[in-house]
Amino acid sequence: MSYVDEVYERVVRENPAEAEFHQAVREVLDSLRPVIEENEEAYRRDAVLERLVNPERQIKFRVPWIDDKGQVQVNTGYRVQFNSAIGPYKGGLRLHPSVNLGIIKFLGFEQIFKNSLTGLPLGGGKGGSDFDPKGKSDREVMAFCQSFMTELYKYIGADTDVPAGDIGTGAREIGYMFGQYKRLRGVFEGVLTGKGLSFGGSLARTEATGYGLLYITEEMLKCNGHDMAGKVVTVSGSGNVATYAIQKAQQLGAKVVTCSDSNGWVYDPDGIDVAALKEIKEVNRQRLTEYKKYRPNSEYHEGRGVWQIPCDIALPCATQNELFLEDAKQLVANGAIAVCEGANMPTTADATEYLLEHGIYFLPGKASNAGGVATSALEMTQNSERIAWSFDEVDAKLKSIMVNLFHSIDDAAKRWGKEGNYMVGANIAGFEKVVDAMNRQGIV
Ligand code: NDP
Ligand code: 2IT
Repeated sequence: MSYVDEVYERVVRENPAEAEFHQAVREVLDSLRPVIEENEEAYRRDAVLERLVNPERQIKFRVPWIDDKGQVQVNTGYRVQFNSAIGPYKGGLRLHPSVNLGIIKFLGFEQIFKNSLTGLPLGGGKGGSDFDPKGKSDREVMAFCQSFMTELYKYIGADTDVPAGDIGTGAREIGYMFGQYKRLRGVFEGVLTGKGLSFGGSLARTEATGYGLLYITEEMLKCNGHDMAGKVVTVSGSGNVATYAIQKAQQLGAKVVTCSDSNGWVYDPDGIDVAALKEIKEVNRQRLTEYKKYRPNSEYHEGRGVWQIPCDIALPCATQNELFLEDAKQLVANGAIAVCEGANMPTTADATEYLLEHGIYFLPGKASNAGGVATSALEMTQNSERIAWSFDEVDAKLKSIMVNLFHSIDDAAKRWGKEGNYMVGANIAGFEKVVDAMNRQGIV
């Protein structure tokens, strides 16, 4: 059996019931096959892949907190410190009831390659909890965040592990966690990114993932003879990534006609009103059912359905495995030309295969949503230097990182005879830097 297959089988055997982790590992290992096969004996002797798929450390802890009725609630917290070959662990904290170890491991594994692709010195990690911030009072969210950090603070630090936001973790949660870290450690340091602007946050971090997604999409289109202007775009999600993806797509002259949340979706033929979206989601923390009040011409539908709407470019920006094979078929039938992932692994494996087989330009999340973590690294730099760059400075750096990232995955795909397959290109280019650092640092 080939080394790649052996390692994949071992991952499944040793980590049963972690379907998303298996899926992420399978995709990466399949992409790496030609690289590994060229030097299989050396990779096998050094157990490179076994070390890559086993986190350096995983931490699981109890998070007790008291709700507004005086009832004690208990959640589970996680931090998976996956790989520190090229820098301190870096990656977000997800707060969602679906969180379990397998989800955090899939996200942490993806983060290794994503962070490598940014060209910045960032290792890979991820954390979170099955706590659901939805419907909780501010005091309850604070109580949870303080309890979560009371355990997590032992394992993180500005030079060791720097968490950030993800699903359910936004500026409010990062603020509460930062306050508790500072209180426990007595140190004001850049231990988290996505901080408020008044205490070390970076301008443009809020916009970065969505803007970065559009910068790389634009570059990819340009290199293939297309343009964003005039394109019809469908977006899923209505959170941080979706909102700023919609905003930047509109600034580049595209028309974005959909967005969604976990209950339903909106079709707005005149183009999504970002100001309304921000007021509903960021300010009032309401559901998308409210959108029609702002835009009477729009439609709201329960359930899922965004990918049925004809478009040129689809940007899945909600969560993993939200774009299925049947959706991929619909997109192809409707004449779409590109699918660029804002979320982490939103396209199922069979849907991805279908899109690639049908000549759709496909940008995988680990490349196309890397603008968020890249800008987190810019926040770390500003914190270390005790300076603050202007919005335009950060935005320009973000754009140049995303353009360079596109060319590095495009080049890797070409070097390995897979021109135009940006998924393979991203996995190989991300791997190359990490494996070089691992090899030079000895068996650790
Ligand atoms: P938010 O919490 O701000 O928004 C998430 C959005 O996705 C909401 O609209 C939410 O709907 C929807 N959603 C979440 N879970 C589900 C689900 N299980 N089914 C259907 N819809 C769902 O998160 P972000 O925008 O930050 O994150 C979105 C994606 O982007 C995630 O995959 C995340 O890992 C990824 N990402 C985020 C980065 C960042 O900087 N924030 C950076 C790189 C990637 P509802 O409100 O109803 O729950
Ligand atoms: O998935 C991701 O890249 C993030 N949630 C952002 C991580 C970060 O450290 O900014």
